[in-house]
Amino acid sequence: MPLKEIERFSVSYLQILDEKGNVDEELEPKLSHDDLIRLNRGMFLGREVDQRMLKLQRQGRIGAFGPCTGQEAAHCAPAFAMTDKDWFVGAFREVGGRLMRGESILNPLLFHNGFEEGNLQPDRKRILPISIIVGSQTLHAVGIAYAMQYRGEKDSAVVTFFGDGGTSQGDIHEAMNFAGVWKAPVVFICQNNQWAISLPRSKQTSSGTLAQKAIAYDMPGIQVDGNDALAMYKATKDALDRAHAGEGPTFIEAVTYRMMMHTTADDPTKYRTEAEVEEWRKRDPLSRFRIYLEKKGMWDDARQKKLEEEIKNEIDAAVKEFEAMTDFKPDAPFDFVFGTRHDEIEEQRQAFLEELRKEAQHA
Ligand SMILES: Cc1ncc(C[n+]2csc(CCOP(=O)(O)OP(=O)(O)O)c2C)c(N)n1
Ligand SMILES: [Mg+2]
Repeated sequence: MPLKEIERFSVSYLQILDEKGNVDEELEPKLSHDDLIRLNRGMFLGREVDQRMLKLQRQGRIGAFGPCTGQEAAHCAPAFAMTDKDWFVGAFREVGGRLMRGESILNPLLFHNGFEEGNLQPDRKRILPISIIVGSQTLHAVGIAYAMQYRGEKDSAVVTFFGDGGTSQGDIHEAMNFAGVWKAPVVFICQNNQWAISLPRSKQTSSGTLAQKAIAYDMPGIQVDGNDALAMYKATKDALDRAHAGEGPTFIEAVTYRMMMHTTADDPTKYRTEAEVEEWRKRDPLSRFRIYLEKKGMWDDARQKKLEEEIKNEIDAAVKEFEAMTDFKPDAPFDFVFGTRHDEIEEQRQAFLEELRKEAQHA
């Protein structure tokens, strides 16, 4: 018997706004003036909060964190495409997207100083806390989506984020497998920032694209210029429309770059060249979006200056509020392990508080 071809696949690449700010008018999403300004503001706020946090960390005023600079389009544009009924289930490198969804600037400041209070989310905003355990959040995302399906909740989906490194983690494959089987309303967004700490994308997997990981789970997979906010918006909006219509999950590979260190405890000069970083600097998501707005007559130096001042004041106020806070609950993490009280957790809480008391006595 001759071999018969029974499957064939292809992966598409989407770019709408190129590095120089040229736009493909046929693919350009129809966003209003206010929408475009809001998206620009969201990305700029993410960048500025990131840069301020770096300074605060270097001054010893907050703990370690993973900077998002360079990846703003990959997570802010999806956050912007979501509705209030969708869930944002992130990893640890989406500060701009979280702020766009309504988190306060206090959240990252508190979280990265070790306070559980930084995980508390505004009412009904449908955001899950930061997840440091690589890939684990995707299981929660599919669980939420499955629960929504089970309850017959309409027009809601879950958008979950993870990195290129995450695609080697079993959790993500288990999550995608069940999302495919259940046709769960999930949008998987892989921020392929080329590095998993010091491990380059080339050593992560021999797959030609990360988007093709979707094929095995029977969901569409698309590779997108992750530094192009318009393409990220369109890809996410299309995926959300599918999910809302009951057509199941989608996988988006956002090709982007981590412009700074993995976390503030890392030194990337040990494993990558400045020339590589320089190449990606030319593809900065913020500068190309600014050119796009300028060409439309929506942006200029005066508006930029005004935005910079506004955001500086906003961040200053948050830092001031954060640094004036003293009333923290050290055992707060124990409150959230289960939805209800649990004897074993209470025992652990008492042991932890006892240790703190002992430490305080010896101090
Ligand atoms: C299960 C697990 N293994 C290892 C780690 C340590 N770790 C933290 S981030 C990271 C690399 C993640 O790379 P990637 O998924 O590409 O995300 P990025 O940091 O580039 O955003 C590793 C190995 C972890 N947090 N969780
Ligand atoms: Mg990575």
